[in-house]
Amino acid sequence: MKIYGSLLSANVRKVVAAAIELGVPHELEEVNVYRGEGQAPDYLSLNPLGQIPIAIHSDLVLRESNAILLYLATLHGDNTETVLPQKSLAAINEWLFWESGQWQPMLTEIMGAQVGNRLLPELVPAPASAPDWEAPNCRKQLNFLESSLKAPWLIGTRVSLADFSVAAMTTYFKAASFPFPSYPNIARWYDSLNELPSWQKTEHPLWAVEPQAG
Ligand SMILES: N[C@@H](CCC(=O)N[C@@H](CS)C(=O)NCC(=O)O)C(=O)O
Repeated sequence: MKIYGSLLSANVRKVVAAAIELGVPHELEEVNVYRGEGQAPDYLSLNPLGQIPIAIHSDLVLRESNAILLYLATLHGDNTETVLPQKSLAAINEWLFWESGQWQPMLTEIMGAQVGNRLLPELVPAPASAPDWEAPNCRKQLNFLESSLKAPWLIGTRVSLADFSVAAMTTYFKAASFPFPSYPNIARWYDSLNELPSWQKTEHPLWAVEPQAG
């Protein structure tokens, strides 16, 4: 499978990490949309939205990261039952839809200024204030995730596609000073994710550091 994108992007990271976890052979072709590469005519012919990631496998072109996750699980790999336990498919789908419909849009709004500034400091000025982690919808979604994380992983005792999908945006948590002490289950889950070799290998150095003080 060929994946187009950059590990700067949370949506690309979720796909590449899951491919590693599943043992699906893949090649990452660097496309940095933050430098305008998504607008190149050749790229737009593959994805008229100009977004990353896309995945190409024989004549199939997929342009939604959560759809790519589900497709990856149908490909070979010894680990498929681990990340896509068939009995839990409905539960996984529920998390994938929540991730794209509620979680990612909320976090994009809350963390957008910090993420944008770190990605493109010359274009996006440093935000005047910290992310508003107390905003009502933010607290609602975080409390929902916090109370859902009683088991080690989102669905029981094994990591699944649900975890890779929902974890994607946590890539930016250090840059956005996420209040880990207020959400102990999320903090524990985040630590467990960061122990996975697939998650470690896909962390871009830009997101590995806290904001500089001052
Ligand atoms: N729903 C899409 C969203 C993809 C997306 O928003 N990608 C961002 C990077 S994380 C992007 O390409 N942004 C550039 C743009 O929208 O022009 C998915 O989950 O794959």
